[in-house]
Amino acid sequence: MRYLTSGESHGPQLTTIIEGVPAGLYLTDLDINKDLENRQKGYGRGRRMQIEKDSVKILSGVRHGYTLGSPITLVVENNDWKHWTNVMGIEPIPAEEIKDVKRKITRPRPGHADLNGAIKYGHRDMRNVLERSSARETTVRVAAGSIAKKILLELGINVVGHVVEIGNISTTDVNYSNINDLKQKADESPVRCLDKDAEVQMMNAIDTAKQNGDSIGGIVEVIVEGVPIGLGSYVQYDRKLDAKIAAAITSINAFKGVEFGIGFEAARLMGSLVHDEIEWDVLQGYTRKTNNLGGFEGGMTNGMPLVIRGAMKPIPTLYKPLKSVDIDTKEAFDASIERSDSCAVPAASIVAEAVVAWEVATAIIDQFGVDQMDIIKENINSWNKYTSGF
Ligand code: EPS
Repeated sequence: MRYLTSGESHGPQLTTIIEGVPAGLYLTDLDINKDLENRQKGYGRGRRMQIEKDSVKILSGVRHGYTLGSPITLVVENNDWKHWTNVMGIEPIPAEEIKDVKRKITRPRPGHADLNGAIKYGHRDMRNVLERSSARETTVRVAAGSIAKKILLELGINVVGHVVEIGNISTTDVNYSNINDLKQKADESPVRCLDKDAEVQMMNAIDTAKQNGDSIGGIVEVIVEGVPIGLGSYVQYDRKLDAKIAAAITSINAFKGVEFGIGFEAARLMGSLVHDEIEWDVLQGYTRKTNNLGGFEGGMTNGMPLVIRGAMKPIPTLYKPLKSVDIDTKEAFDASIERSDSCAVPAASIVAEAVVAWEVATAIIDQFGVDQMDIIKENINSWNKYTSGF
């Protein structure tokens, strides 16, 4: 499976065309809209999220509720577009009017794509960079991820993203009985955090950041349960599934790090304390006593839940501006202030969930792949019987 996205943050719409989704998957806009709604929520979001009410239009590839195997086109319209038709208009304008286009940006924000993107593409108005590098693009990545999650759910595989840290505040008490409970509790929390004490402190930290005109980052965790053994491969570097997931996580706007299981902590411990001992029983087949490696050994899944963490830096658009240089005058200035979110970590946990689901679903279709959901289901069932009796 593959997909591309297109669309500017304040343009008419965001679009994705998804290729390779098997035929026979039940799919409606309701499945996708729930995820879009969750991505818009989260304590710390700015005014833009009050303007948008993201909902998807499915424009191809689905007939009478079932996927056809043909490319699926998804569109999410930007409500804000109506305020930006002059600034972001698609039609040509006379050269002498270009200098009068409003909201031109010549002062790059430190930490954003503005300056590098402007140099790379030769844009004197950095709005041309900002519009596409904006995290608004994650809307349709979440939509594509919803389809991946639908495929996985049909195969008994669940994916959930939640927040484990905002600023310096970490969760200490993450209680849940099963993955559905985890999902429900994350959905109910304004910061998608399962620790109620930490939740309050995180919201306070977001308030403080906002009052100071600042922004705040955090760490999200994605858990995937029900994964068959042997997705990905050790035989070639570009077939390692953990590597693909690491790339997917760091492709999310503002993400700077990724860990599997105990992650960087493994570098500080002796091998005997890190590696997960192997067990077998007739009901479950092969399992591990612990899951320090987060479900991956040798670039392949080992049947344990996947545990993936991603670190998001604070959003670089600040009301409290940092020093920068105007690219027209070369004078030092305070970087331009754009409307922004003070914290988008809860929303980013939904994006992380989506991109991980995409990689896992793609690996499944690569391995068990045919073009029909029913046959994929049969293939996985017989694979799971084979692996547990091996
Ligand atoms: C973003 C800036 C803000 C965010 C936006 C990402 O938008 P605006 O410039 O319109 O105020 O709200 O996020 C979204 C629109 C979204 O859907 O997540 C940025 O600069 O990246």
